[in-house]
Parts: sequence; structure tokens; C-alpha cells
Amino acid sequence: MTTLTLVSHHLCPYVQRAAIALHEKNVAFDRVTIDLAEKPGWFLKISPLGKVPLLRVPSAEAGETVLFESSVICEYIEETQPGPRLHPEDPLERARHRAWMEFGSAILAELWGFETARDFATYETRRQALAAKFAAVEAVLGAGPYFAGASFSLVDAVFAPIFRYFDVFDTIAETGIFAQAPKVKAWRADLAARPSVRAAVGEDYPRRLRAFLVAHDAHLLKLAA
Ligand SMILES: N[C@@H](CCC(=O)N[C@@H](CS)C(=O)NCC(=O)O)C(=O)O
Repeated sequence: MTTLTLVSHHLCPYVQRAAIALHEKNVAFDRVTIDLAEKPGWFLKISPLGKVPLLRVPSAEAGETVLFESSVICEYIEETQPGPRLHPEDPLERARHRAWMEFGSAILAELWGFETARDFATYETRRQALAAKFAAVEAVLGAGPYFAGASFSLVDAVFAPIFRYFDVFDTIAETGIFAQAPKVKAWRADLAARPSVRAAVGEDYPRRLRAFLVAHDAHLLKLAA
């Protein structure tokens, strides 16, 4: 029994990174989705931080090793699984990619504040902070279609779930976050069309994200036309 199991949540962008990497490498894997509002006992036993994703890796000697932290999981997938390479060969370029993966996590922290903002002032502060972060991304993007050009990389796997939020936000109101970032916009469109990105969430993702916004009384909903 060698199948990897990804312990997931329907909306989690960190889980999606690992799912995208596995899909890119054509690795068959099992996916177990949990309710983070009611974490099962078995999950709490194996998740040191009580967070998803986890990657359960079966091994003949140890029985199983459980990996946590999405970046670590992505690096493990990259190092152990067959299929196309998702990191550059050159160490300096690889380090630069890891840095932009971290930048993606910083965007996610900001994005949480944006989507859960209940009042205009918080919403606007977060909106401007996100626009500034995407301006920094705009400055390093090339001709595309992906972060590093023609080949898909882990940086793409990190940013695709970020952009997915905006596919739902855009159906509610115009945030203007990408107004000054044409390269980011084009990157976003190319990632949205990628089969691995599409396969990383269920069809009910938009409905679930909207329900999340309603549950948080998100200011964004008040901007609906
Ligand atoms: N740094 C972690 C972040 C993972 C994370 O924040 N996961 C969220 C869901 S998107 C979670 O499990 N939250 C549960 C909790 O904090 O109780 C990673 O990259 O894996």
C-alpha cells in the first residue's frame, strides 16, 4: 500500500497547493476532507498544529509518516514523485521561487483579513495592501503564461488558489485589486484554465466560499450591485 493521502478541507488554499502539485505529476492519491469546525479525534492526534493539509505517507518500516505544512509537503512531492519538475534546476533560481512561494503565503494572510472585513475601513486597508502586494508580483512577472515562463512551477501552484478566491469575489463586486496589474491578470486567467488547478477543488467551491462570506458578515457582500 503506497498511496499518498491528502487530508483536506473544501476551501483551504494550502491544501490546493499540494493537490495541484500531485495532479501536475499525475500521481494518484486519496483525499480525505474534514470539517475544521469539528476536527475529528484521529486528525487531532496526527496534526501537530491542528491544521490541514496533512500528507499521510505510508512506509514499510515506519507504518506511516505524517507531513504537515504545505510548503514542506510540496517540496516532498517534488523530490519524491515522478513526472515533470516543478522547481528550477538552478539553486539560485530555486531559492527565488521558494521566496515567491512565501510571498504567496503573505498574500493569503492579507486575503483572510480582506474577506472577513466587516466594515469599509478594514476592507479598504486590506484591499490596498493586497493591491500593493500584487504590484510587487507584477514587477517580477515575465511574458508568461506561467511564473517562470512556459513551464508550470510550484509558484504557480501557490498562486492559483489565491486567484481562485477572486473568481468568486468578482461575481459579487469589483474589488479593483488587479486594475494596475495586467500581467497578473493574464497569469490569473492562464492558471484558471489549467486542468490541475481546476481539479484541486470540488464543484461546490463557489457556493461554499459564498457561505463563508455570509457567515463572516463580509463587507464585500454589501458592495454587491
Ligand atoms: N502554514 C500552514 C497553514 C495551513 C492552514 O492555515 N490551514 C488552515 C485551513 S486553510 C487550517 O487548517 N486551519 C485550522 C485551524 O487553524 O484551526 C500550511 O502552509 O500548511
